[in-house]
Amino acid sequence: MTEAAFTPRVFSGIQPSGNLHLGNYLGALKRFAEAQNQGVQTLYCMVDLHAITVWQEPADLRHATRELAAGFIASGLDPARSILFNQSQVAEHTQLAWVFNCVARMGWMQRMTQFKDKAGKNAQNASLGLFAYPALMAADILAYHATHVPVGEDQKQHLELTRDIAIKFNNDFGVDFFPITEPVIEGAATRVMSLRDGAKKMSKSDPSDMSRINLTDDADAIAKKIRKAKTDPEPLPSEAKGLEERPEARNLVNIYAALADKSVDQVMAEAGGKPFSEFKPMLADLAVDKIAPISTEMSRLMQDVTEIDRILANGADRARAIAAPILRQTYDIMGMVGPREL
Ligand code: AQP
Repeated sequence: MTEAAFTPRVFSGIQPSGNLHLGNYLGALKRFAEAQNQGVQTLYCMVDLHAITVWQEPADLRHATRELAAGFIASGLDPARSILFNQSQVAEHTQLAWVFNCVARMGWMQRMTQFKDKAGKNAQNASLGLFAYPALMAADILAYHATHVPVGEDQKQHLELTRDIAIKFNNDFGVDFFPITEPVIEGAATRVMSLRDGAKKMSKSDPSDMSRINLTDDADAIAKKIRKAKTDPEPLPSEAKGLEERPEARNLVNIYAALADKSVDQVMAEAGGKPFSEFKPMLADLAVDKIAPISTEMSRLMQDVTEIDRILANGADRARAIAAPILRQTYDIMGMVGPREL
């Protein structure tokens, strides 16, 4: 079996750890909707089992999972066309993750920069789950034989590990069972940076709320955060090349390009040479135009959590129907005794 023998299928996930932000939208959600609209089968998961690799208050996790589901739908994901579900409802993820814990090597895991960043200086006190996170992520993807995974730049290393796990499993057992998944890291905003520091990525866990635009922010908050975004004193350069040494300016231009569905060169043709006093209001108008309706729709959807729970349960049933036979076949390849009718 070659890679081409796998039916194209898209999988990706987001952690329900609160503060869904513009980076998650441009790096992930917006592109999830684009994949859905291209007509391939798409599965999108609220990865609650990943979220608990660091402490989550139960009530907050419950709220964040539903709010994330609302964020998915408000960003254009249609539960009838994409399979939307939360990870803990599909046990095959953790079952396959155990298999991959036994395939992945300690040395591979020790190279993961996200573990080093998140565990910080206190790695001995980090959870075992945080260390094993990339094996669960590989299971999320490979439980569906997903061929393509849209993600932001920060997930590239984990996707490479997913490929390594698939290759090792296939080699160890002499099969071509798992696809070698392609990361899809595309567009002008694969790494949206903090509005307060152009060297740091925009992130849910940044203590400064001014560093990010949350998808729950209203029009006033969005405009204020852009107005106050850190910049340098120079006007925008006339060409994209001039942004290279100017991380804050480059970030705002990238955000503009991604929100407007334009290339950076097109944005420079429109806005090159303008001072920030002119460019920031242009960006604020565009961001309010694109993000405020998502925020409004999320609040509307959150008024009916029973409906959200129903959507997630239905998505989980459909996800399990794909993952269960793949897990059974995995076990069978490995020599585990069980039902053979697949
Ligand atoms: N700043 C970003 N720019 C572009 N894409 C981003 N993503 C996250 N931040 C940016 C993408 O969003 C998807 C979901 O991410 P996640 O919630 O599963 O994990 P994360 O990367 O840990 O999110 P945060 O905001 O960075 O959380 P913390 O602060 O906890 O580290 C992924 O596709 C990711 O690439």
